[in-house]
Amino acid sequence: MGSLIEEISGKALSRRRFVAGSAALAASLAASSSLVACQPSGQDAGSATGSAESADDEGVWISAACWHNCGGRCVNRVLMKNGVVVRQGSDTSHEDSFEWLQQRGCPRGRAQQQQCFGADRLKYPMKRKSWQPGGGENAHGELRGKDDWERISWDEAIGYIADEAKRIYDTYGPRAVVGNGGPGIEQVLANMGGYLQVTDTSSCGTYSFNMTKLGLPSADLGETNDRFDLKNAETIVLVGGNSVWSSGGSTMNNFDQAIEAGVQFVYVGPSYNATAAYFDARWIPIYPGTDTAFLLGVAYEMIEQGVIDQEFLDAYCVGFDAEHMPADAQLDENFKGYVMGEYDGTPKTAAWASAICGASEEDIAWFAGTIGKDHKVMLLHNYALARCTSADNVPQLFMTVGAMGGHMGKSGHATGGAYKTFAGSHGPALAAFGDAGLPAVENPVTESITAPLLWQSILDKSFNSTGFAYSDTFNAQDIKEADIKYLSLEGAARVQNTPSTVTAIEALRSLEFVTCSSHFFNAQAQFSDIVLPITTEWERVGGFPGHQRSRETVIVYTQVTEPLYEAKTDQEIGTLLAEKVGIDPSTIWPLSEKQQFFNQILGCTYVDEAGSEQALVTVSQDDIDAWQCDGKPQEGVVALDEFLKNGCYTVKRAEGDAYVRIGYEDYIKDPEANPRPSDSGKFEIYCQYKADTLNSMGYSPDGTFKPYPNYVAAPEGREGTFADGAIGGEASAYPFIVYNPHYLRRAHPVLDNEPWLREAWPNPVFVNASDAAAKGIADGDTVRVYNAHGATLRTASVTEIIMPGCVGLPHGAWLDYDEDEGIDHAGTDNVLCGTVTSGMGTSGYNNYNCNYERYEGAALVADCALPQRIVELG
Ligand SMILES: Nc1nc2c(c(=O)[nH]1)N[C@H]1C(S)=C(S)[C@@H](COP(=O)(O)OP(=O)(O)OC[C@H]3O[C@@H](n4cnc5c(=O)[nH]c(N)nc54)[C@H](O)[C@@H]3O)O[C@H]1N2
Ligand SMILES: Nc1nc2c(c(=O)[nH]1)N[C@H]1C(S)=C(S)[C@@H](COP(=O)(O)OP(=O)(O)OC[C@H]3O[C@@H](n4cnc5c(=O)[nH]c(N)nc54)[C@H](O)[C@@H]3O)O[C@H]1N2
Ligand code: SF4
Ligand SMILES: [Mo]
Repeated sequence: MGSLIEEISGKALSRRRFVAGSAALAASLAASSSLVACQPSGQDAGSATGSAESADDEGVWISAACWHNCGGRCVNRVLMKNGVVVRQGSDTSHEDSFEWLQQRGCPRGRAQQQQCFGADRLKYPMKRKSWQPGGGENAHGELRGKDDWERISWDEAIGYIADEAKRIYDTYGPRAVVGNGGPGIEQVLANMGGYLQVTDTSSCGTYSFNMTKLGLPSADLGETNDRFDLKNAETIVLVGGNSVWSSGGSTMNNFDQAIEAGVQFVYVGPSYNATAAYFDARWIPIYPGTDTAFLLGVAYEMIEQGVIDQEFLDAYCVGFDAEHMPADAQLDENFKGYVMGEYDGTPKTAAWASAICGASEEDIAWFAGTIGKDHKVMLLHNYALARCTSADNVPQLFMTVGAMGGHMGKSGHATGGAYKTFAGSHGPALAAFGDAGLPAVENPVTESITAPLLWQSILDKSFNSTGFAYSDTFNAQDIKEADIKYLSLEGAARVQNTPSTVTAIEALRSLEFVTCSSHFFNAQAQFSDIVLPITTEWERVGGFPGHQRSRETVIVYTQVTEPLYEAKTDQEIGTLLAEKVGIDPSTIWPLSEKQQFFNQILGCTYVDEAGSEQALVTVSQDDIDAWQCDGKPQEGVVALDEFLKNGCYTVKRAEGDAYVRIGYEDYIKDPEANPRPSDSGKFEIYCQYKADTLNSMGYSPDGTFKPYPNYVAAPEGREGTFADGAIGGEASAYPFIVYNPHYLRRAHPVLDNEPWLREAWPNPVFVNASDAAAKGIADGDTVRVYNAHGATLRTASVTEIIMPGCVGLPHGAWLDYDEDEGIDHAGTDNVLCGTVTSGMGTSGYNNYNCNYERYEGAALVADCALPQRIVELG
């Protein structure tokens, strides 16, 4: 192992080759002056092909994992020479075409070798020096985040966790423990009594409510059309989101035919981002968190302009008007009456909407006409618009506006979610991997803490358990006592990703025990007591990325290197802990990691043109013998070795093939035979369950939500930019709305410590040019962005492509909090998010208020000029 490590540290794949090797990167470098902070000088973007594969490559190409929660699930391949990665590449399994897309990786994936082989890897189990077992004063919780570290053995580390977990369970019971469903330690904790779980609306925001009650698919994903149908639309609208940045890999190619066919694109959101630019879209600027007002104005205009598809509404929906109410309606009101102002005296006109959302009345009227019933329209939304407080009516209203235009169930028409690798294509998966064969481990504790209130709940010793996002378990307010002592951080970057970092620091210091398994010395590790080094996927036996991927592709990866240093897999760690606490690990992990991978391979399927599922991979008895695994030989369409070498299998498509799928087609053709999953079997524009449940949860005053989609003011948001909370009044102390674009440098915080990626993307704060001018701030100035929840420093990227009144602070920067100043120096987004929620308990990342000013202290140095964060053992 020693020589390999030496070789790794000695190896040099020059910065110049990396940065120059990516066209996508070169394009983004050109976008703005403040984006080129550390661009190496003298590079010739055209000349180097550092990441291309060529015939003279020496060594062996093998498929490698890129498994992060980034939205792309791409083929990643590495060229290995003498045990060292000398190049990275991507999908070469076939020529690229629209019919048969390659699943190509992005620069993050191509920099992945810096993650596995990085100097910043955690190498050994560690203990925070001042922490001692036993609880109380012994924990020295006040030193979390600023203590020294010492190396300990695996046996000591597992011993501490076993003893402390037992002590805490015995003394306080499972409500004293918080976990996240992680893959190793937390599987054992589930067997020791379980733990409180954090529920987070995370990606899909308010779409993580019980969508089936509205008649939608879960999270509104799955019922837009297959990518071959996009060209049949006249107009494609994208509301919120930024797929060019957030849906890496080949996703944007889904839109190629539509772009070539001249389809008109429209983008609705606070910035003319890279996706709007890619589409050459018409931009309708609206403030973050104001989509409900915008869409209500659109609905009013559609009614006024006579462009609604009344037949569609009558046949497929309930609650649009008094003549079509659901049987369980308790309120004698309907959506149309609300829009026309019959109940509150306020018609939701374009002028009314414009004052709230910022779009012009002309734009609202134009939009309404453009999406009217006589046009072929696809209404797509990503989820940024739902990651806002008081956005709980967005899902129902988006569906309503789609239904008003009749845009469901027909070629050229669609209404629904466009997210991650599903940004331009839906339909059942045409290729999939099999089940690993592990039994499900049940956590016996079924209570939930709502993420934006997690840290405050720890401090308050009580929480409101209202069910789990992405399920149908929502319930009325249910306050419970909990004296939380132990926080396990495994597989979720809670300290970074959960709102209100300043509260987090205080809450973390109040605990008796915090453990973390990690690759790096990130914020989770920094605030823990025992830190365990885990292997990256490159050091594991192989596997399949579990997240979304193109419907046509199944992606597989293999082992790149033996585990580095003392890192272990989650299963190995869990096994050690189970043994230590006297649980038979084979009840949790009856199969080796290799057998699990082999089972997944054997279970891979593809869908043939006749629509039936077939085995994908040919596996011979020789293969089974060589793998020393259990299984039966099978016939597929790709040999095992070839599949693993390619890193994927992609179903080849053709114009007019049997795989084209139009969302909601079954329902529209025969609604009786194929009812929607709501109580009425139809799309519920009036949904009693929605109003009753949201009003009862205790995060908004009772009566806030109507059964139809009504406008609800945000706790901060647009209203909070005015001193008295009334639109149009005097400016408040925090007159801007800050939203968090998911950023190219990283996947959430993951990868943010990698030198190449820091060099490529400097992580500025995006501010509007006229706002900046009014404050005397120039591009590149260091600014302090602040609000009632915290303050952070960033370099200003002054731009015309963001609306006045808005601030774009990229998501996921690694916390660098100066406690004396009370200022984070890294641009950590959750420093500016508060313990403020509403509706379903939404993590409303995109509509907090803030202000900013030129920073009078020392100017920031570029992130890439800072030393890499590496733990020092004291
Ligand atoms: N302010 C603000 N906050 C946000 C957002 C925002 O826009 N603004 N976005 C939100 C969204 S949409 C999401 S989805 C969440 C994501 O929040 P999280 O669910 O916390 O996601 P990740 O950051 O991907 O965290 C995964 C963690 O697991 C670690 N890890 C990776 N592989 C392994 C492994 O094999 N074993 C173990 N044990 N650990 C592993 C990674 O290093 C990382 O620390 O963040 C949310 N937070
Ligand atoms: N590189 C990279 N890719 C990622 C991730 C990552 O961390 N890094 N994270 C992944 C995850 S888990 C997720 S959930 C997705 C998120 O994917 P997206 O939903 O595409 O994410 P955002 O980057 O938040 O979208 C930001 C854009 O949405 C618009 N916007 C912001 N707020 C609002 C609003 O209230 N209304 C409207 N109409 N528009 C708004 C702005 O124009 C902004 O440019 O990205 C995934 N992909
Ligand atoms: S988009 Fe995500 S999965 Fe694809 S290469 Fe980039 S980081 Fe990896
Ligand atoms: Mo997400």
